[in-house]
Amino acid sequence: MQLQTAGESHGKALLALLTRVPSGIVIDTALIQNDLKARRVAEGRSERQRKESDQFEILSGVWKGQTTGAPVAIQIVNTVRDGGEGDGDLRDVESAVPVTVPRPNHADLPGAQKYGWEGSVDATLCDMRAVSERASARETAARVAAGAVAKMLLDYFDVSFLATTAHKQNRSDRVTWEEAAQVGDTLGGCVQVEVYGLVPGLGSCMEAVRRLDARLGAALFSIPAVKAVSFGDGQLLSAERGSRVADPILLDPDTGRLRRAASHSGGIDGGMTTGETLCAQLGVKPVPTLGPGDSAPASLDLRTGKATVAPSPRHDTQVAAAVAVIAVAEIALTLSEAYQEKFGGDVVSDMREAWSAYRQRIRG
Ligand code: EPS
Repeated sequence: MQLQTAGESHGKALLALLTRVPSGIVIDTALIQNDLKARRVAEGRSERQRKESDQFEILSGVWKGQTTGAPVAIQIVNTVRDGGEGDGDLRDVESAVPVTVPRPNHADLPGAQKYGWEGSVDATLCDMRAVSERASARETAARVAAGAVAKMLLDYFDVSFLATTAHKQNRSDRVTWEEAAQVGDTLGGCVQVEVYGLVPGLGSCMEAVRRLDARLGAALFSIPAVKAVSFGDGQLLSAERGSRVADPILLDPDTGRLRRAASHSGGIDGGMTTGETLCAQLGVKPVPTLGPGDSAPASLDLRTGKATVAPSPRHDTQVAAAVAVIAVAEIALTLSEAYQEKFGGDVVSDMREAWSAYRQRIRG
Protein backbone atom coordinates (compact mmCIF):
# COMPACT_ATOMS: atom_id res chain seq x y z
CA MET A 1 0.00 0.00 0.00
CA GLN A 2 1.18 3.51 -0.69
CA LEU A 3 -0.02 6.73 0.90
CA GLN A 4 -0.36 10.29 -0.32
CA THR A 5 -1.90 13.00 1.83
CA ALA A 6 -3.24 16.48 1.18
CA GLY A 7 -4.56 19.27 3.35
CA GLU A 8 -3.48 22.17 5.51
CA SER A 9 -3.78 22.65 9.27
CA HIS A 10 -6.62 25.17 8.95
CA GLY A 11 -7.81 24.18 5.48
CA LYS A 12 -11.18 22.58 4.79
CA ALA A 13 -10.07 19.00 5.30
CA LEU A 14 -7.25 16.47 5.30
CA LEU A 15 -7.19 13.70 2.72
CA ALA A 16 -5.47 10.32 2.79
CA LEU A 17 -5.22 8.47 -0.52
CA LEU A 18 -4.15 4.88 -0.10
CA THR A 19 -3.32 2.99 -3.31
CA ARG A 20 -2.41 -0.66 -4.06
CA VAL A 21 -4.77 -1.83 -1.35
CA PRO A 22 -5.58 -5.56 -1.52
CA SER A 23 -9.25 -6.50 -1.74
CA GLY A 24 -10.95 -8.25 1.14
CA ILE A 25 -9.83 -6.23 4.16
CA VAL A 26 -12.85 -5.96 6.43
CA ILE A 27 -12.91 -2.32 7.51
CA ASP A 28 -13.73 -1.60 11.14
CA THR A 29 -14.36 2.14 11.26
CA ALA A 30 -14.23 2.11 15.08
CA LEU A 31 -10.54 1.18 14.88
CA ILE A 32 -9.84 4.19 12.66
CA GLN A 33 -11.71 6.43 15.09
CA ASN A 34 -9.83 4.97 18.08
CA ASP A 35 -6.44 5.64 16.53
CA LEU A 36 -7.42 9.17 15.52
CA LYS A 37 -8.56 9.84 19.07
CA ALA A 38 -5.39 8.37 20.57
CA ARG A 39 -3.31 10.77 18.47
CA ARG A 40 -5.54 13.74 19.16
CA VAL A 41 -5.91 13.50 22.93
CA ALA A 42 -2.35 12.39 23.63
CA GLU A 43 -0.45 14.00 26.51
CA GLY A 44 0.83 17.52 25.92
CA ARG A 45 -1.45 18.52 23.03
CA SER A 46 -2.72 22.06 22.61
CA GLU A 47 -6.28 23.27 23.17
CA ARG A 48 -6.79 22.99 19.39
CA GLN A 49 -7.29 19.30 19.98
CA ARG A 50 -10.32 19.91 22.16
CA LYS A 51 -11.97 21.66 19.23
CA GLU A 52 -11.32 18.91 16.71
CA SER A 53 -13.24 15.64 16.66
CA ASP A 54 -11.45 14.13 13.63
CA GLN A 55 -14.70 12.92 12.11
CA PHE A 56 -13.74 11.02 8.99
CA GLU A 57 -15.46 9.68 5.92
CA ILE A 58 -14.28 6.91 3.61
CA LEU A 59 -14.92 8.29 0.14
CA SER A 60 -13.87 5.35 -2.02
CA GLY A 61 -12.40 1.86 -2.22
CA VAL A 62 -14.69 0.19 0.33
CA TRP A 63 -17.88 -1.64 -0.62
CA LYS A 64 -20.07 -3.83 1.58
CA GLY A 65 -17.64 -3.15 4.41
CA GLN A 66 -14.56 -4.48 2.60
CA THR A 67 -11.80 -3.03 0.49
CA THR A 68 -12.32 -3.68 -3.23
CA GLY A 69 -8.74 -3.23 -4.43
CA ALA A 70 -9.47 0.33 -5.55
CA PRO A 71 -7.70 3.31 -3.97
CA VAL A 72 -9.09 4.13 -0.53
CA ALA A 73 -9.69 7.86 0.01
CA ILE A 74 -10.37 9.08 3.55
CA GLN A 75 -11.40 12.63 4.40
CA ILE A 76 -11.09 14.26 7.82
CA VAL A 77 -12.84 17.62 8.04
CA ASN A 78 -11.15 20.35 10.11
CA THR A 79 -13.37 22.03 12.68
CA VAL A 80 -10.94 24.91 13.19
CA ARG A 81 -10.56 26.25 9.69
CA ASP A 82 -10.54 29.35 7.60
CA GLY A 83 -14.03 30.45 6.81
CA GLY A 84 -15.48 27.72 9.02
CA GLU A 85 -15.97 27.54 12.75
CA GLY A 86 -12.62 29.25 12.99
CA ASP A 87 -11.52 30.78 16.26
CA GLY A 88 -9.83 33.93 15.04
CA ASP A 89 -6.62 32.05 14.81
CA LEU A 90 -3.43 33.88 13.94
CA ARG A 91 -3.17 31.76 10.84
CA ASP A 92 -6.53 32.64 9.35
CA VAL A 93 -5.46 33.14 5.73
CA GLU A 94 -7.78 36.12 5.40
CA SER A 95 -5.94 37.86 8.24
CA ALA A 96 -4.56 41.24 7.20
CA VAL A 97 -1.35 40.66 9.11
CA PRO A 98 1.09 38.33 7.37
CA VAL A 99 3.51 36.34 9.51
CA THR A 100 6.98 37.51 8.55
CA VAL A 101 9.03 36.28 11.51
CA PRO A 102 10.17 32.65 11.20
CA ARG A 103 10.34 30.37 14.24
CA PRO A 104 13.80 28.85 14.77
CA ASN A 105 13.97 25.09 14.20
CA HIS A 106 10.64 25.18 12.38
CA ALA A 107 9.95 24.63 8.66
CA ASP A 108 9.08 28.36 8.43
CA LEU A 109 12.36 29.75 7.10
CA PRO A 110 13.78 26.97 4.90
CA GLY A 111 10.28 26.40 3.53
CA ALA A 112 9.78 30.08 2.76
CA GLN A 113 13.19 30.25 1.09
CA LYS A 114 12.53 27.13 -0.94
CA TYR A 115 9.05 28.07 -2.12
CA GLY A 116 9.87 31.67 -2.89
CA TRP A 117 7.93 33.44 -0.18
CA GLU A 118 10.81 34.89 1.78
CA GLY A 119 12.10 38.13 0.26
CA SER A 120 9.36 38.17 -2.35
CA VAL A 121 8.94 41.43 -4.27
CA ASP A 122 5.26 41.27 -3.47
CA ALA A 123 5.22 41.86 0.29
CA THR A 124 1.87 40.12 0.67
CA LEU A 125 3.56 36.89 -0.37
CA CYS A 126 6.11 37.20 2.43
CA ASP A 127 4.01 35.14 4.78
CA MET A 128 5.23 32.12 6.73
CA ARG A 129 1.74 30.67 6.85
CA ALA A 130 1.99 29.46 3.28
CA VAL A 131 4.55 26.93 4.53
CA SER A 132 3.58 26.34 8.15
CA GLU A 133 0.01 25.40 7.25
CA ARG A 134 1.26 22.33 5.39
CA ALA A 135 4.28 21.64 7.61
CA SER A 136 1.94 21.44 10.61
CA ALA A 137 1.63 18.06 12.30
CA ARG A 138 -2.11 18.25 11.68
CA GLU A 139 -1.36 16.32 8.47
CA THR A 140 -0.42 13.29 10.56
CA ALA A 141 -4.12 12.69 11.31
CA ALA A 142 -4.46 11.54 7.68
CA ARG A 143 -1.51 9.19 8.12
CA VAL A 144 -3.04 7.68 11.24
CA ALA A 145 -6.35 7.02 9.45
CA ALA A 146 -4.49 5.24 6.62
CA GLY A 147 -2.26 3.43 9.10
CA ALA A 148 -5.35 2.00 10.78
CA VAL A 149 -6.28 0.33 7.47
CA ALA A 150 -2.74 -1.08 7.25
CA LYS A 151 -3.09 -2.45 10.78
CA MET A 152 -6.35 -4.16 9.71
CA LEU A 153 -4.46 -5.87 6.88
CA LEU A 154 -1.64 -6.95 9.20
CA ASP A 155 -4.15 -8.38 11.64
CA TYR A 156 -4.82 -11.18 9.08
CA PHE A 157 -1.19 -12.18 9.65
CA ASP A 158 -1.34 -12.05 13.46
CA VAL A 159 0.81 -8.90 13.61
CA SER A 160 0.27 -6.63 16.61
CA PHE A 161 1.83 -3.46 18.03
CA LEU A 162 2.81 -1.94 21.37
CA ALA A 163 3.97 1.68 21.59
CA THR A 164 5.30 3.34 24.73
CA THR A 165 6.76 6.75 25.55
CA ALA A 166 9.32 8.03 28.02
CA HIS A 167 10.59 11.48 28.83
CA LYS A 168 14.30 11.89 28.51
CA GLN A 169 15.00 13.16 31.99
CA ASN A 170 18.71 13.66 31.64
CA ARG A 171 18.60 17.40 32.16
CA SER A 172 19.11 19.32 35.36
CA ASP A 173 15.76 21.12 35.00
CA ARG A 174 13.45 18.13 35.21
CA VAL A 175 10.01 19.49 34.49
CA THR A 176 6.67 17.96 33.66
CA TRP A 177 4.86 19.07 30.53
CA GLU A 178 2.33 21.00 32.66
CA GLU A 179 5.18 22.97 34.26
CA ALA A 180 6.76 23.55 30.87
CA ALA A 181 3.42 24.72 29.41
CA GLN A 182 3.05 27.34 32.16
CA VAL A 183 6.21 29.12 31.03
CA GLY A 184 5.59 28.60 27.32
CA ASP A 185 8.28 25.97 27.02
CA THR A 186 8.16 22.59 25.30
CA LEU A 187 9.64 19.12 25.89
CA GLY A 188 10.98 16.27 23.79
CA GLY A 189 10.61 12.58 24.54
CA CYS A 190 11.36 9.03 23.48
CA VAL A 191 9.06 6.56 21.76
CA GLN A 192 9.47 2.82 21.49
CA VAL A 193 7.40 0.66 19.16
CA GLU A 194 7.40 -3.13 19.35
CA VAL A 195 5.85 -5.27 16.62
CA TYR A 196 4.91 -8.87 17.39
CA GLY A 197 4.15 -11.80 15.13
CA LEU A 198 6.26 -10.91 12.09
CA VAL A 199 7.53 -13.68 9.83
CA PRO A 200 11.26 -13.80 9.06
CA GLY A 201 12.39 -12.52 5.67
CA LEU A 202 10.34 -9.33 5.18
CA GLY A 203 12.46 -6.82 3.26
CA SER A 204 15.54 -7.99 1.41
CA CYS A 205 19.33 -8.07 1.53
CA MET A 206 19.50 -8.17 -2.28
CA GLU A 207 18.95 -4.51 -3.16
CA ALA A 208 19.66 -1.52 -0.98
CA VAL A 209 16.24 0.05 -1.54
CA ARG A 210 14.47 -3.10 -0.37
CA ARG A 211 16.22 -3.26 3.01
CA LEU A 212 13.47 -3.08 5.60
CA ASP A 213 15.40 -1.02 8.16
CA ALA A 214 16.13 1.59 5.47
CA ARG A 215 12.44 1.75 4.55
CA LEU A 216 11.25 1.87 8.15
CA GLY A 217 13.86 4.54 8.88
CA ALA A 218 12.61 6.70 6.01
CA ALA A 219 9.00 6.25 7.13
CA LEU A 220 9.76 7.13 10.74
CA PHE A 221 11.96 10.11 9.88
CA SER A 222 9.08 11.51 7.84
CA ILE A 223 7.20 12.20 11.08
CA PRO A 224 7.59 15.86 12.12
CA ALA A 225 9.79 16.29 15.25
CA VAL A 226 11.54 12.91 14.90
CA LYS A 227 15.28 13.47 15.07
CA ALA A 228 16.58 9.96 15.81
CA VAL A 229 15.56 6.44 14.84
CA SER A 230 17.23 3.24 15.96
CA PHE A 231 16.54 -0.47 16.11
CA GLY A 232 17.32 -2.80 18.99
CA ASP A 233 20.29 -1.57 20.99
CA GLY A 234 20.89 1.06 18.29
CA GLN A 235 23.59 3.58 19.15
CA LEU A 236 24.67 1.51 22.18
CA LEU A 237 25.94 -1.18 19.79
CA SER A 238 28.69 1.17 18.65
CA ALA A 239 30.35 0.90 22.07
CA GLU A 240 30.01 -2.87 22.41
CA ARG A 241 32.00 -5.97 21.56
CA GLY A 242 30.45 -8.32 19.05
CA SER A 243 30.61 -11.19 21.50
CA ARG A 244 28.44 -9.30 23.98
CA VAL A 245 25.69 -8.41 21.55
CA ALA A 246 25.32 -11.63 19.58
CA ASP A 247 21.75 -12.93 19.34
CA PRO A 248 22.38 -16.70 19.68
CA ILE A 249 20.37 -18.94 17.33
CA LEU A 250 18.58 -21.93 18.81
CA LEU A 251 15.80 -24.38 18.07
CA ASP A 252 12.79 -23.85 20.30
CA PRO A 253 12.22 -27.31 21.84
CA ASP A 254 8.47 -26.70 22.24
CA THR A 255 7.61 -25.38 18.78
CA GLY A 256 10.53 -26.69 16.70
CA ARG A 257 11.04 -23.11 15.42
CA LEU A 258 14.30 -21.30 14.88
CA ARG A 259 14.61 -18.53 17.48
CA ARG A 260 17.12 -16.00 18.84
CA ALA A 261 18.02 -16.15 22.51
CA ALA A 262 18.44 -12.34 22.59
CA SER A 263 17.43 -9.45 20.34
CA HIS A 264 20.17 -6.83 20.37
CA SER A 265 19.55 -6.14 16.68
CA GLY A 266 15.87 -5.33 17.27
CA GLY A 267 14.43 -8.03 15.04
CA ILE A 268 16.14 -6.96 11.79
CA ASP A 269 19.33 -8.47 10.35
CA GLY A 270 20.62 -7.88 6.84
CA GLY A 271 17.68 -5.65 5.99
CA MET A 272 15.20 -8.44 6.77
CA THR A 273 13.00 -9.35 9.71
CA THR A 274 14.36 -12.20 11.84
CA GLY A 275 10.96 -13.33 13.10
CA GLU A 276 11.72 -11.95 16.56
CA THR A 277 9.93 -8.90 17.96
CA LEU A 278 10.76 -5.82 15.91
CA CYS A 279 11.85 -3.00 18.22
CA ALA A 280 12.27 0.61 17.04
CA GLN A 281 13.09 3.68 19.12
CA LEU A 282 12.47 7.29 18.13
CA GLY A 283 13.97 10.48 19.57
CA VAL A 284 11.40 13.30 19.43
CA LYS A 285 12.59 16.90 19.66
CA PRO A 286 10.80 19.60 21.66
CA VAL A 287 8.15 21.46 19.62
CA PRO A 288 9.92 24.52 18.13
CA THR A 289 6.99 26.90 18.65
CA LEU A 290 7.72 28.44 22.07
CA GLY A 291 6.36 31.11 24.37
CA PRO A 292 4.61 33.37 24.96
CA GLY A 293 6.98 34.93 27.45
CA ASP A 294 10.66 34.41 28.14
CA SER A 295 10.75 31.08 26.30
CA ALA A 296 10.19 32.71 22.90
CA PRO A 297 13.49 32.51 20.97
CA ALA A 298 15.26 35.24 19.02
CA SER A 299 14.52 35.67 15.33
CA LEU A 300 14.34 38.28 12.60
CA ASP A 301 11.49 40.08 10.87
CA LEU A 302 12.14 39.31 7.22
CA ARG A 303 10.22 42.37 6.07
CA THR A 304 12.13 44.91 8.15
CA GLY A 305 15.37 43.02 8.79
CA LYS A 306 15.07 43.88 12.48
CA ALA A 307 15.82 41.51 15.33
CA THR A 308 12.78 40.41 17.29
CA VAL A 309 11.37 37.32 19.05
CA ALA A 310 9.68 34.47 17.23
CA PRO A 311 5.87 34.48 17.22
CA SER A 312 4.09 32.32 19.77
CA PRO A 313 0.90 30.99 18.24
CA ARG A 314 -1.00 28.31 20.15
CA HIS A 315 1.10 25.16 20.19
CA ASP A 316 1.55 21.70 21.64
CA THR A 317 3.82 21.35 24.68
CA GLN A 318 4.94 17.84 24.00
CA VAL A 319 4.18 15.50 21.11
CA ALA A 320 5.95 12.24 21.98
CA ALA A 321 2.69 10.51 22.93
CA ALA A 322 1.08 11.57 19.65
CA VAL A 323 4.22 10.51 17.75
CA ALA A 324 3.84 7.03 19.28
CA VAL A 325 0.47 6.66 17.52
CA ILE A 326 1.82 8.09 14.26
CA ALA A 327 4.89 5.84 14.40
CA VAL A 328 2.70 2.74 14.65
CA ALA A 329 0.78 3.97 11.58
CA GLU A 330 3.98 4.54 9.60
CA ILE A 331 5.42 1.15 10.59
CA ALA A 332 2.12 -0.56 9.73
CA LEU A 333 2.09 1.05 6.26
CA THR A 334 5.69 -0.03 5.60
CA LEU A 335 5.10 -3.56 6.85
CA SER A 336 1.91 -3.87 4.80
CA GLU A 337 3.92 -3.14 1.70
CA ALA A 338 6.51 -5.74 2.75
CA TYR A 339 3.81 -8.38 3.33
CA GLN A 340 2.33 -7.62 -0.09
CA GLU A 341 5.74 -7.97 -1.74
CA LYS A 342 6.28 -11.31 -0.09
CA PHE A 343 2.81 -12.82 -0.31
CA GLY A 344 1.10 -11.06 -3.24
CA GLY A 345 -0.76 -7.81 -3.12
CA ASP A 346 -4.20 -8.28 -4.70
CA VAL A 347 -6.44 -10.33 -2.43
CA VAL A 348 -6.16 -10.91 1.31
CA SER A 349 -7.17 -14.60 1.08
CA ASP A 350 -4.44 -15.27 -1.54
CA MET A 351 -1.93 -13.53 0.71
CA ARG A 352 -2.95 -15.69 3.65
CA GLU A 353 -2.53 -18.88 1.63
CA ALA A 354 0.97 -17.85 0.57
CA TRP A 355 1.75 -16.84 4.16
CA SER A 356 0.68 -20.26 5.50
CA ALA A 357 2.72 -22.09 2.86
CA TYR A 358 5.81 -20.01 3.66
CA ARG A 359 5.45 -20.61 7.39
CA GLN A 360 5.19 -24.35 6.74
CA ARG A 361 8.31 -24.28 4.60
CA ILE A 362 10.42 -22.45 7.16
CA ARG A 363 8.67 -24.05 10.13
CA GLY A 364 8.18 -20.49 11.42
C1 EPS B 1 0.43 23.03 15.46
C2 EPS B 1 -0.27 23.86 16.33
C3 EPS B 1 -1.52 23.44 16.94
C4 EPS B 1 -1.47 21.94 17.05
C5 EPS B 1 -1.32 21.40 15.64
C6 EPS B 1 0.07 21.64 15.19
O1 EPS B 1 -2.64 23.78 16.16
P1 EPS B 1 -3.11 25.29 15.92
O2 EPS B 1 -2.18 25.85 14.90
O3 EPS B 1 -4.53 25.26 15.44
O4 EPS B 1 -2.98 25.99 17.22
O5 EPS B 1 -2.51 21.40 17.77
O6 EPS B 1 -1.57 20.04 15.55
C7 EPS B 1 -2.77 19.63 15.12
C8 EPS B 1 -3.77 20.46 14.86
C9 EPS B 1 -2.90 18.19 14.99
O7 EPS B 1 -4.02 17.72 14.75
O8 EPS B 1 -1.88 17.51 15.17
C10 EPS B 1 1.63 23.53 14.77
O9 EPS B 1 2.01 24.67 15.02
O10 EPS B 1 2.23 22.78 13.98
